[in-house]
Amino acid sequence: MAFKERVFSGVQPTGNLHLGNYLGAITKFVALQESHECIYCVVDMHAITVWQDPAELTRNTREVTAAFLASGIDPKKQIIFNQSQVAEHAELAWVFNCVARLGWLNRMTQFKEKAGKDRENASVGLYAYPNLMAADILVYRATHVPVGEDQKQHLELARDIAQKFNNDFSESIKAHGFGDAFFPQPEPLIQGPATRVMSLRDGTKKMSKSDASDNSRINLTDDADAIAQKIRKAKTDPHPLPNDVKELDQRPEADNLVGIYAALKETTKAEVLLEFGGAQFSTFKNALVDLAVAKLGPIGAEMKKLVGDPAYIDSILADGSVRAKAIASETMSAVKDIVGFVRR
Ligand code: AQP
Repeated sequence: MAFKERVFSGVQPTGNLHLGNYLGAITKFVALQESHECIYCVVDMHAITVWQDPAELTRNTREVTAAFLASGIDPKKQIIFNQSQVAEHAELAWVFNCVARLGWLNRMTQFKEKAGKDRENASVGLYAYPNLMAADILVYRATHVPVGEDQKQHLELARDIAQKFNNDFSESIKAHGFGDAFFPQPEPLIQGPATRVMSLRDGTKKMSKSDASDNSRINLTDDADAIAQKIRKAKTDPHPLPNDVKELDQRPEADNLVGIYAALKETTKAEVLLEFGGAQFSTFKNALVDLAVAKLGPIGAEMKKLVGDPAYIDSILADGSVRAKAIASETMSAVKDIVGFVRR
């Protein structure tokens, strides 16, 4: 069955929104709105899988919304909302808890990394997180999901859940007039030169909100001085930049900075090396500072302005939630019929 193309993705309001979130996800969100119907969600229910200070959670939810708006997502054409305002996410996640298998979740590397050695003490929510993520996507029967490389495994799980639901309930799906499959197989969109932006302090570690070192990441709210200082301090190796992209494979820090430059300039790593191959890092870093400040400066400034008007942000989220709920409740009614729940 052909499904209507629809894009869904989410960002957690857990603070320190960074260049990795921007290049891996938010720039893709902006580009896709030209060609697709898009739903972008601030996933506050995912955030609480690890304890969040309530006031901070509220502040961070507004900050992620501000980042969406400041980056150029149009809240009139597309839907921007926060997850907890559409209860159908949690409702479908429960059904998916009963579809997904323990063995599938046991393989999730993000849970292993985040729970660490103290696994017994991790929340049940952190473990079941990928089922909620599958529900986020599938409650809109979304077909395309722009994400960073780190979310690939969760997307595969969402596809497995969609398929198992379609198989487990195939007779009922047909009987209710939905043809051979109720849920689409959502496609991950993981493209471009910065699908996995690495820490500025260690080219083998992902740039992350929770890294203790603020110098490891460029925050979207960093001012020009902070951006410049962090790039100048970024770890490098002692050699000049190579001429051939293949040589970046053995040089994680160089690869990362070239990838960041390419993504900000909307070009390829090969093009960047045509310009900077043979150059010293000091020269390249100066060019990267100029580019990063030119691209991120206006976004950070606009974010600061927007978070100063929480009533406006909240009105965007309220409006988006009503529109999201209209789609999600239709899916949920169908799911209830398919599963056999009696409803009004
Ligand atoms: N380093 C990254 N490079 C490229 N894309 C990234 N994303 C995250 N980090 C990078 C993408 O950003 C989107 C939103 O991520 P999220 O907020 O849902 O959570 P996350 O992936 O857990 O982000 P962090 O920064 O890594 O948080 P912590 O420190 O809590 O683990 C997603 O599409 C993600 O792929």
